[in-house]
Amino acid sequence: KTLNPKQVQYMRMDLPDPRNGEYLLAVFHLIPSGELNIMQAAAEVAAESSTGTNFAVKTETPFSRVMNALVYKVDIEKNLVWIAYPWRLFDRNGNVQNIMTYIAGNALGMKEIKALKLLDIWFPPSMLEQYDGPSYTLDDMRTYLNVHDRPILGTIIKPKMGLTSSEYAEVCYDFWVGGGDFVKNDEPQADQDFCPYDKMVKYVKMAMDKAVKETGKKKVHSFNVSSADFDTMIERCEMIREAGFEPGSYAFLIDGITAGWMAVQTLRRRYPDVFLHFHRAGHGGFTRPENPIGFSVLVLSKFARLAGASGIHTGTAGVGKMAGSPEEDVTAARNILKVEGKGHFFTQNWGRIPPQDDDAIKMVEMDDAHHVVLEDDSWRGLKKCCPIISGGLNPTLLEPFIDVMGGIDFITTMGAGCHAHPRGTRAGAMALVQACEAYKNKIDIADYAKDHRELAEAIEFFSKKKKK
Ligand code: RUB
Ligand code: MG
Repeated sequence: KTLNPKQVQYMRMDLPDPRNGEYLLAVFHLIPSGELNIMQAAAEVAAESSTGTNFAVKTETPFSRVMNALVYKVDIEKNLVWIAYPWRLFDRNGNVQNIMTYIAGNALGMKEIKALKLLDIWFPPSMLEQYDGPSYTLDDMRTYLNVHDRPILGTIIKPKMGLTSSEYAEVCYDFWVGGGDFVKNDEPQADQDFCPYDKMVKYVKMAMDKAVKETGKKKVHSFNVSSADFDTMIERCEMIREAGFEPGSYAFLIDGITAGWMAVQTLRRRYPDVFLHFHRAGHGGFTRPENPIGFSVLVLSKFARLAGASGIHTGTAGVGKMAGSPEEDVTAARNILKVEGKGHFFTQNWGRIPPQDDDAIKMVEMDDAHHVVLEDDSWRGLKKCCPIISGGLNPTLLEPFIDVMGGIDFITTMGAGCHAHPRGTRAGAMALVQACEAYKNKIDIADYAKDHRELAEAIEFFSKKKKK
């Protein structure tokens, strides 16, 4: 079957140089439904996700055709389709929402497809010029906390909801005095009648002050500012800023999928001095491998870096309770951390200016502390976005995760992993710190637990649960 004249307009198998800087590139897994073959379905996807619709329209102009997305490669055996999107299509204001509306928009609902999953994307350097990228990074948080040689150790307060403001703050305090660095609101935390937002903020401040005084260490709290509307979100941010927290000691959490990209980018632009924590509730609806329609964790994570999140959840690579694989989660985590990341199909360099020659942008893999470092200050690009690792982890799983990840540049937040400890949150935090010390000293946790009671209890408790 041949392509119809409209479909031909969205197909350029001889596109000479898709990486010439004019195009955003995308790879989809595509299975057509009904009558169409993969070439025809690919052209329909390119049309619907750029300038077109189901019929060629009489209102097209020569220039509008220049803006057509172009299918430039197809792997029929693997059902893979490469599409080049002229990036002049996109809002000039560095707008991630606008890109998603095109390339992961209407096309996902088309009748012509049985499967359509956006697996990887590539942004040309010229396009990166228009996007903010992260401002306050993990490195800034490390400087604030004075923690350089291990992951940032965090928790999510549990129960997820139902504690009063003061009960909530007490659990924060217990975690911090147990030795933890970072506490995050669980993502549904808002202004519930039994836990009013203003009181929660006020009591967290008191708890943090007390813990900092007693431990002599800095602490961080990530507040969920996701809200019904813009004004309420900003009110919450301002309330936190006015509560007397030291800069660096608070982060803003936004549930980026339910609240939307506009909320993420608003926070990035209004508060470049604050760690912006992207939680991704609902992502499974798009990202799970068994779901044929949507986009990958890698794509979501790359967009989060583009939008300027300081950190995004990237999954536990199968080590924790959520579905995920090393291939997907670790690829995503490395892509958002590094100056240059190898994706499933594309190698993304996050520099904003195209290299003049291969040596123009020097990439340094990782230094001894596993930080990504830039050899040359003149490098201009999107800063690193930090993987946040959460979901069913506990102290016994810290080292296995570091091994899978191949580095320590991440924040981990363990909910049940701390609060389910047989002697409560403080002991749970101590067990987490001890597990981390064992890792740093290259001692097996079972050995280290011989003279570290909290870790011994955690091992006993969590391994029993695992056997069940
Ligand atoms: C984890 C938790 C997180 C999700 C996020 O609690 O509350 O919101 O697990 O998952 P716990 P992801 O540590 O008790 O499981 O990071 O995969 O998006
Ligand atoms: Mg949660």
